[in-house]
This record gives sequence, structure tokens and C-alpha cells, in this order.
Amino acid sequence: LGSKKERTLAMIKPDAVCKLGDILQMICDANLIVTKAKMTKLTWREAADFYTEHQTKSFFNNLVQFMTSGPVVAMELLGDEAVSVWRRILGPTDSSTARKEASLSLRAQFGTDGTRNAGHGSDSLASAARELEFFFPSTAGQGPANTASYSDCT
Ligand code: DGI
Repeated sequence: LGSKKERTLAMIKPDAVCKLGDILQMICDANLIVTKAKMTKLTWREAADFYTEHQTKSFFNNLVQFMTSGPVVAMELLGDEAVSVWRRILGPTDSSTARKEASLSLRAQFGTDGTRNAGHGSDSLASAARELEFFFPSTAGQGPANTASYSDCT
């Protein structure tokens, strides 16, 4: 009653890809289901396009640099209020702020600071629609290549 099935775009950023197993457990514990997944190494252009709303910000170049520094894992998550549930799992944008909170969010556990912050989640249903189309386009053959692999765990 009162619950609303939603789809959201979750992305594991390059600094947390080696924690994918722990993160999948957090997704599972929150009663969210992974309905699509892709590991990819974003090009500069793709990362800049994904974060186009921030293109005038002082941190934009650092953000794109970080987002292209290694593979990311993009997932479509499905579940009751998936947009806000996944954002709650992520925690505050800045991982050092996140670590001051009582509950250990994903960013508190696996991120470093305001740039290297382990994960992304759509902030609204409208963003989710755009970001899901970005990673999992309805037009076959489009979108980031599904060819990245990962071996470097630090
Ligand atoms: O939705 P969020 O990822 O929590 O936050 P956002 O959409 O405002 O910003 C997107 C990303 O840009 C964020 O995950 C990290 C980076 N960013 C945002 N604000 C700052 C920032 N990076 C730095 N260094 N400083 C900021 O103030």
C-alpha cells in the first residue's frame, strides 16, 4: 500500500568497482533488483555528456577526469521507491561528510572525498529516464561500449 515501483540508474564509480560484491549485497538487502547491468570505460565525451548539467562548475574537469580513470558499472535498479532508496544507500555527495553520519552509507564506506565518492544515483524519475537511456538506449547499438574489464583492485 502506498508503494511505487520505480526504475533508477545506479552507477558504481571507478574507485568502488572492486567493491561490487559488497554493493550488490546492499542492493539486495534494500529489496532492489538489478534488471540491467553494464561495465564500461567511459570516454571523456561520454562522461562530460552524462554530467552536462555541471559543465560550468569549477569541479567539472576533476569530475570527468575521475569518471574516465577506470571502468564504471551502470545498473538499472527496480523496486519500491527505487530513486530515493538508492540515494539513501549512497549517502551524502561528499564521502568525508558521509563518514560523519551515524549510518555507514555506501559513500562513507567506499568513497574518499567530494570527487571520489564511489557511486551515483539518479535524483528524480526524470533524471532516471535520461540516465537509463544514456547507458541502456532503446536504439540498439548505441550507448557506451560493453567491453570494459577489471583486474586492478587496490
Ligand atoms: O547527485 P550527487 O552525485 O550526489 O551530486 P551532484 O549531482 O550535485 O554532483 C555530481 C558529482 O559531481 C558528485 O557526485 C561529485 C561531483 N561534485 C558535486 N559537487 C561537488 C563535486 N565535486 C567536488 N570536488 N566539489 C563539489 O562541490
